[in-house]
Amino acid sequence: MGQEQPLETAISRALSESTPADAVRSGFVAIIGRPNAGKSTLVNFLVGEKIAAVSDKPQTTRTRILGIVNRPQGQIVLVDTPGVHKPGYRLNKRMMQAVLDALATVDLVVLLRDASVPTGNGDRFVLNLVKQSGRPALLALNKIDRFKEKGRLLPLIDFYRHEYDFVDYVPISALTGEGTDTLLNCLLQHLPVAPPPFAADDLTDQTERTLAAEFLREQLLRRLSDELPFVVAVAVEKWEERKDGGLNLSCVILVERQSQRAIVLGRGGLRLRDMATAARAEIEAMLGRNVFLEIFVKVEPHWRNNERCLDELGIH
Ligand SMILES: Nc1nc2c(ncn2[C@@H]2O[C@H](COP(=O)(O)OP(=O)(O)OP(=O)(O)O)[C@@H](O)[C@H]2O)c(=O)[nH]1
Ligand SMILES: [Mg+2]
Repeated sequence: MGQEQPLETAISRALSESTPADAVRSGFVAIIGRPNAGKSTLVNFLVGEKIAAVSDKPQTTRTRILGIVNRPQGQIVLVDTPGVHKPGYRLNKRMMQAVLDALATVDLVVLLRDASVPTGNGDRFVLNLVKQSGRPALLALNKIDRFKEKGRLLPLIDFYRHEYDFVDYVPISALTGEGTDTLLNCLLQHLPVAPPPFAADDLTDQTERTLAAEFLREQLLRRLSDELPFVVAVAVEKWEERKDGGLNLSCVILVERQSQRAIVLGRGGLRLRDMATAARAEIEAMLGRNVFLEIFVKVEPHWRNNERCLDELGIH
């Protein structure tokens, strides 16, 4: 229960906290968390367009992705990051570097925690990274649509409250959008008064080429199980305008072994055809024109440890 305060105090506090009507708040907000916490789902929801691949496989996101959210009160530049994990290959080292770079450069951090799973070592590791960054951070407890009893959030909040001085605790569902308005308002409150860094109609820093490759990779992840999602990568080889206004698009799917190539293709090439159809529909919807998509599956042994390959794939 809030304490009564004298009217003059309340008025002067309100005045000192308020900003001029034309003063907008803007800044960069990193979304940090374990793989599968729902970071990319949240960024897509808040941006209102799909700009990041989402799947139930860990390590879906491999690079830093900016998602821009405009509100009358200001602009929030969300920085989607790869899920925090122990890096094995050079690919994974680059992914973790993207997390560290984001933590070192943003105005505010959202530690996104899947509230539907028990606390594990991975959570402690993420928390330590946030602590080490020393940045103002907000704890967002995600996937609350998965359980009715909201009381189970309290022990979780209590755990985190004793670990770091979070600026706020917000339960959300990135899937349904529940709680995300509250989250946005909290973020805006904690950003500096500053002009928006991006134009009002910018949504992301991702190029259409990158998005096309990512839409195809997402279809792959949906249809592959076990270790395969970790060993596939997609690159655009050809992006060529057609006289009829359509686009000729060639993509190459990289795998590390011949046996993996066979799995991606599926019996009689059916799996690949199925993926191509789904990806093409999404790419056409994004571009608003016909796309003629061809896909090659190439065996590139050890691409995950190959610096040149990683550079070419845009995983910097
Ligand atoms: N029920 C439920 N599922 C969610 C929610 N948010 C995300 N998911 C699901 O969780 C899975 C992982 O979502 P992503 O957005 O790819 O997770 P991420 O944190 O970006 O994962 P990485 O990129 O691998 O680090 C997907 O199957 C999502 O549909 C949520 O609020 N509720
Ligand atoms: Mg992601």
